[in-house]
Amino acid sequence: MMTGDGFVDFRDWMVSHFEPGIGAAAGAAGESEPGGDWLPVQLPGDIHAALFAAGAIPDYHGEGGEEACKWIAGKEWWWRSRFDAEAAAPGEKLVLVLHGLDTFATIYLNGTEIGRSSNMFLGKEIDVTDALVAGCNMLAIRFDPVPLRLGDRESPDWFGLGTGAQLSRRNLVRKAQFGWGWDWGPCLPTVGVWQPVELRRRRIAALDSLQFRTLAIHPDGAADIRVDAEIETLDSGAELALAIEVRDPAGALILSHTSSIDGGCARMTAALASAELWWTADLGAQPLYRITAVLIADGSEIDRRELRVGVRTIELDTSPDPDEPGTSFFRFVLNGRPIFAKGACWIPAHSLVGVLTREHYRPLIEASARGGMNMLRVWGGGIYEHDAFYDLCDEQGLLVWQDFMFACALYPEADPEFNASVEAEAAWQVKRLRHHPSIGLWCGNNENQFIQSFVNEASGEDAPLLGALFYDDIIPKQVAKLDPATPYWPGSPFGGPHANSMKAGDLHNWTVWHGLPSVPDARSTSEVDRSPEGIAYQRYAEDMGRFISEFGIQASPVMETLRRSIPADQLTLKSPAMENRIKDNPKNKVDAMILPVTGLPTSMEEYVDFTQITQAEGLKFGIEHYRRRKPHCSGTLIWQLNDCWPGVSWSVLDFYGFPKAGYHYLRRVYAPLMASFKPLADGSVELWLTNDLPRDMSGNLTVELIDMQTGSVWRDEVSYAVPDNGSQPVWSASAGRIEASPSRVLSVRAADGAFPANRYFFAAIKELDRPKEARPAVSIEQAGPNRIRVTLEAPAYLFFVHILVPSETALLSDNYFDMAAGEARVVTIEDPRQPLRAGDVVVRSC
Ligand code: BMA
Repeated sequence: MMTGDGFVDFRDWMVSHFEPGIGAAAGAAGESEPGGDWLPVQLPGDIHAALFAAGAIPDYHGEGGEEACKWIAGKEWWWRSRFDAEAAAPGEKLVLVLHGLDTFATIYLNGTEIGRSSNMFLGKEIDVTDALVAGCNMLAIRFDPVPLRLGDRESPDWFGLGTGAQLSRRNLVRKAQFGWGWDWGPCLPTVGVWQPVELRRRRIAALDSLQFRTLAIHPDGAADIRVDAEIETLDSGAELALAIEVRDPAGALILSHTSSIDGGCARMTAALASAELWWTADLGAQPLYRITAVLIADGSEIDRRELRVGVRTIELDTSPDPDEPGTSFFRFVLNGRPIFAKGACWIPAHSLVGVLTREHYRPLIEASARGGMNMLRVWGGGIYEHDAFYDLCDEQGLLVWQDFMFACALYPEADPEFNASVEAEAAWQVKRLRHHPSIGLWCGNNENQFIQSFVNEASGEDAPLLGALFYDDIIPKQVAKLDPATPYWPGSPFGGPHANSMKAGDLHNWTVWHGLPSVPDARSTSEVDRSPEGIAYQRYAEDMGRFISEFGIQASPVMETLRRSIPADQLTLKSPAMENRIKDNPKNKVDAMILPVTGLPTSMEEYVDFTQITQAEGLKFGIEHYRRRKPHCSGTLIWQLNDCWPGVSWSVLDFYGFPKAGYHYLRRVYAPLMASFKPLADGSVELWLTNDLPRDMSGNLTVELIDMQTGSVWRDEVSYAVPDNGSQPVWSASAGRIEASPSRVLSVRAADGAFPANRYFFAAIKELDRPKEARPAVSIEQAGPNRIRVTLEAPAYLFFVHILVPSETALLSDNYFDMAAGEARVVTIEDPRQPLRAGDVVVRSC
């Protein structure tokens, strides 16, 4: 963001609506007392939020909210702000920068139209040197109804894809696609100024862009870096120079350099002697350097820009995998080290994307890092997130797989204006985000090549993908030009003989849950099997993919979230309000998923437990399988991390931030050193250790076969050694020694806690022969106003022990775990935001 003297205080934004075409005549563009009802609105912000705050609409996320807000999309909306400014001095240029307008916008200054915008993801710069007056000015922005602007234009369509979108022509508009409804979110299309607005005052010359890159990291610890700046010159007579300073993570000035400006560009290359490298959360620290560029004209500073950056290199290795002939890797290489990406797909954290702030992002991103993740994928049906999202990923050590905003649709290629807009959008966003050390991959879209290959198979044709022009040409050219140091991938999934191949590239596994043939190398792509066996999570074991960038299972949010969002008299299974929270169709899809695992619920409590158990056990099963396969498989990004409203979805953190059981299971299977049991076809079982740490690991562990009714059967003490980045079996037992039965469980523990304990059952959860009535002995101690200590003791084997507190900001040291007979555990609960009361703590097991 630009600093210096360019900011103007746009005060008192107001918003009003009119029938389409009426606002200008009512004086909304410039008159001081226009017609209409005007409400205050936050900027950036959203009109739904403004209307709700003013009591003009019911809660948009509440019962019936979607229906009650439908009229909004049919109106013409005006946003206005009065601001004071000084007129341009001689030789000065004034530029109004609108960082994001959603979507069909006409901009007026003092009643005169000064520009138009039709792409929510593309900022707009308007020269207002002549239009601005000294003193009070009026900025007004008109947003036209999207359906009106589309007129009778037809959109290319495969088959009205069942993502729940209510505007099938969403692909004609450069606007967040999920806003028209998705299979996890409501239809609440946003309108308005969803990014900041600023006025830049330029004289003589100005810094247009500043870029930082790490060119190379050397074995001796030195790093080659490069800083590039683009400068716009207004007065060619001045003597210009660019002073660049580099400060290390502790704030010490370590480099300063003055560059001359040549053809509007300045560059500095330098070597940092012992560079502190930026690593993901699981592998190291996140030191952040500061680059300051000061533009100097005839000896005085005229402009300044600052970047916070990380010294790191990132590559995508797609070379052949020698150990699995006919396949190739898909793995990220950070600072020269191949890594296993552990993470989740990210969707917008609020239906109203303009209201998102650092405080929305912070708990979710901190929870991701705490949960063992090192990558988030910003999914292509949402938004390029606000700056705070990327800042937090930089700070927390999460790489970002950044989709361009195209999802599950054909996109028109024949309209030159649309194509130019996409090109400008790509350039705008790449320039905005490229300096973040977290940006690890640019990706063309979500699932468009994948769906085209389905359609082609069904029709027997080899039709080209409409939209390929963007992913194969327009976007990669911008990435290559503006951010050549970051890899680009044309789509997710993409690569190999089929867009969703197990042999190369990334893969979405929707065999589990949707019954789609995500193992296309094994069976026909048009075969859909939604039977309980067809979608069972054990089918993840068939997946020999290289990098699994989507896979997931739906689960209910915690009861507290349901209580907050569903009227009390409808908190029952399959009530209309409950069904409305499920956007995926058919609404009873979960039944086939949970039937073989837990059976079907008979109460809301069971619904919450059974869906959360199935999600957690299923994700655990899949991730253990995929991680054991490293390096042939080098990543798992679960679908999905978060929610945009309080609904039922594949998320592991719900809208308010309450973790589902799946989140705590993920923390354990995403631990850098993971122990997991692998059942073999002959009934024997192996214990594997998977090591993502940058060092060899060795130690002692205990494997125990336990009969849940009668106690320990036998116990093995094992010494293990697993190399840096290795994954291998360290122990096994024959079928004869295990004598598998529904009452038996294999458990593993590290002597020194080097990895989280794990266990393996020999029957489905519902068939386990265990002391179901047993409950832990609980003592709850108030250890401070914001801190509670819960001590648990297990009289018998306990499954799914969990602690519920009604605060989403409470942090639990662990949750949703099993306990062996006689085991004692202490769980600490800390709430940085509000006092905790021992009386609010509930302990349950299933
Ligand atoms: C994936 C995503 C989304 C969708 C999810 C669940 O394919 O890319 O489009 O929400 O599946 O169906």
